[in-house]
Amino acid sequence: MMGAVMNFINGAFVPSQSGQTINTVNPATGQVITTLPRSAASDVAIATQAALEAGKTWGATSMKERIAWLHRIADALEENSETIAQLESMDTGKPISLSRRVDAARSVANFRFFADYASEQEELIFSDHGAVNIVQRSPVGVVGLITPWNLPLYLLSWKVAPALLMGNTIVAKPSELTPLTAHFLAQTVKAIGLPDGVFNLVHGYGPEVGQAIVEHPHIRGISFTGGTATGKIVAATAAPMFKKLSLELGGKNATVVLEDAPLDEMMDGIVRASFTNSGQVCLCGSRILVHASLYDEFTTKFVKAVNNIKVGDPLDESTVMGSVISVDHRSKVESYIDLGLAEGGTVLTGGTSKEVPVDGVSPSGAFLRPTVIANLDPSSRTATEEIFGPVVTVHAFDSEEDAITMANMTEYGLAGSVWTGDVERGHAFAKRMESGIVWVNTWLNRDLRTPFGGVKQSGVGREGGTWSMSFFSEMTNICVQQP
Ligand code: TXE
Repeated sequence: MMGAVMNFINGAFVPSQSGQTINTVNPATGQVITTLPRSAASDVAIATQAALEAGKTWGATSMKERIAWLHRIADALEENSETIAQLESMDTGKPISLSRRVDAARSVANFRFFADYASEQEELIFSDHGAVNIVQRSPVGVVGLITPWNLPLYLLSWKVAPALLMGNTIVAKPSELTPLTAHFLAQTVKAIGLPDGVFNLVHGYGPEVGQAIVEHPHIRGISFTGGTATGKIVAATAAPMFKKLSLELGGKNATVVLEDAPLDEMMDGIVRASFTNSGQVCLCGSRILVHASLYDEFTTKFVKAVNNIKVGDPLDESTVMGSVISVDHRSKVESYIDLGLAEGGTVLTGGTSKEVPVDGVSPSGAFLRPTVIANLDPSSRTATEEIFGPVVTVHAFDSEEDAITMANMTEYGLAGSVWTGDVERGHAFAKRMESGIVWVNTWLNRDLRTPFGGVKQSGVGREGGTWSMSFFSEMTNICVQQP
């Protein structure tokens, strides 16, 4: 068993105050990997005190110094990107090829991007009527970063990089299901000598540790990514404390295939949008809306492509889809396959792990074949509730008006994609989607300067580029009347 994951507080690796631990399991094998601390509010209080102390110095460093630190972290992570990929696959069950290409690479890119982006930013100055307005950006102070299990280091680093850049100190809590790469990040910043207390990591359950972070009076900003239900709890706790709050929550995203879409050219992109990371990406397209004239051709070609997806051992280079995050989560996903049938759907391919077992993998692994369900009413529960697994529903539409109505009919609004032979038409359609992000003829094409976040039940606020810099700072406008 690998060495125990520890809390990282004030530059030291320590157990929880209670000494209690939680097991973390490799979902592809069912084996216990190691333990992590089961922390509580007392551990959060100690970490927050350390962050407050460290903030006195860190908050006074120059942007130039902090940019240099981000590059040092990026360099160290880059040197160890294979280790990060291996840890991520072990923790999440995702294929090693995906961990390398997405999780490890993007974790490095997050630090590199914010370092480079900040060095290009001009000071915000507005002059008029003989007065000069200088917008001063100060650190928020101690910020709380709470992250989920689907893209562990990718999403943690997405928050840590701008938080450090803007002079804040951090109390972070990764998902209790995926602590390994957060622990690796702590080991990395320790090894390169980031001042003690600047980055603190407290592991444990959400209601015990996450809640304590959101409640702590000296933690002045919360950046949360996770489920909508949890987001509601976080918001209810933070709102009366007037904390800065960024919520990136669930999604039930539409993939819209217009009748002029060149299917053969676009099929790979549509399959990737549906099943990357076993559909456990908040940006995945889980409802495919296809013009009626293309529906039969589309479903035939889509099912053929889905049947070619190799589901297997995450450490096998040829695996395209590994396990889902846990057997519990697999049961939740399978309950939606059953619901889909109960709501009148037809399974075109896939099914529960009992009906369609995945061969060549551990029987204790949380494996599930990609599943496509047709003939459901677009307003059915299966077609409107977030499943967050390898299950998509397919629906035909007659007109673009129908497609827009269907695309916008869920309570979510995070992302979507439109596939068409005419990009102007795709852009016009995208403008009418109630969504934070819409891709036209592509998917997960990410420019980190752009705003990222959702509307409706998909969250509040935006992160990315200048939006992250603004979220992780407090602005003072200083207006100087010239003599
Ligand atoms: O999220 P949770 P999970 C969705 C998806 C998934 C569901 C649950 O539907 O099935 O969310 O996934 C911490 N106060 N997404 O379990 O439970 C928790 O410990 C403060 C979409 O990952 O919201 C973890 O660190 N924190 C999402 C983090 O919140 C609390 C990606 C997220 O946990 C808490 C992942 C509390 N009361 C899941 N309770 C996306 N948008 O990318 C839990 N936590």
